[in-house]
Amino acid sequence: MESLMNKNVFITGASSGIGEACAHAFAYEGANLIISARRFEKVEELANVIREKYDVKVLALKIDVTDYGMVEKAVSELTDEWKNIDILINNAGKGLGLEKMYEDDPNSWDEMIDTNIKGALYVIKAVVPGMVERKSGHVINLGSIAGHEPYPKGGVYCATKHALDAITKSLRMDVIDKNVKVSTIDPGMVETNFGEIRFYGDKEKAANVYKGVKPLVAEDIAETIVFIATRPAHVNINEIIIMPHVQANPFVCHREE
Ligand code: 8X3
Repeated sequence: MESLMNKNVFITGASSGIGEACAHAFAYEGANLIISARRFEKVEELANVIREKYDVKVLALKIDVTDYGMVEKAVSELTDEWKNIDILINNAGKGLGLEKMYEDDPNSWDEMIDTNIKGALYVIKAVVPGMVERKSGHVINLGSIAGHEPYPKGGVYCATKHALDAITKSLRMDVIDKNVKVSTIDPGMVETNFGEIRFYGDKEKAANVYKGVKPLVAEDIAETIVFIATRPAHVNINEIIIMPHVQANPFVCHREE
C-alpha cells in the first residue's frame, strides 16, 4: 500500500455526501486536502473540523465546477504549498428529476450536463496539465452504475454518467505515457443527500428509494477510493462497480418487507 501521508488531494463537491466522507478518509491517512464546493461556508466548516481532528493541512475553496473561469482561476492561483495536486477526486455531480424524457424539464438536463460532464472536464483541464508536467498524479472520477446501464426516467443522468465513463477511458489513454493514473468508481445505491436533490427536496420520495434495503453509505465509497489511491505504483484500478449486497443492477434490488 502506498502512503497518502502529506499528499495533496483535491476533492470537488466536498460539502456533503461522498465528497465529505472522502475528506475524512483521506485526512485520516495523513493527506493534506483542497476541498471545494459552491457552498463555501460548508467546506470552510468541514475544513475546521478536519484540521482539528486529523492534524493535516486543509484549504477550502469556493468553486462552481460549471464555471470554467472560476475553476481555472482557483487552480492557477494555488500557492507553492498546494499547486502540486497528487490526487484529484472529481466528485461534484448530481441527478435531477426522475421523469420520462418526453415529460422532463430541459433545465434539469442543462444542470446535469453542465455539472456532471462539463464540470468534470473543466476540473480535469485545470489540474491534469500539472500532473503531466510533473509526471505524477491520479485522477479518480465518480461515475455510477448509471454509466453502465441506462434505466427508465433517468435518461439524461445516465447519459452524463456514460459520458463520464468515456472521458475516464479516453483520458487514461491520453496520459498513459505520463505516469498519471485514471480510475473511476461507479456506485449503485448510496444513501446521501443525492436522493433529496434528485427529488427537488422531497424527503419522502428520497427515503422510498431505500425502502427495505440497506444501501451503501458515503463512507463505503470513500474507503474504496482510498483503496484505489493507495495501490502500488505499477497497479491501476481502472474501474470499480460497487453496490449494496442486495442490489444486482439498476433494475433488480431485493427489498425486505
Ligand atoms: C447514483 C446511482 O442508481 O441512482 O448514481 O443511478 S443511481
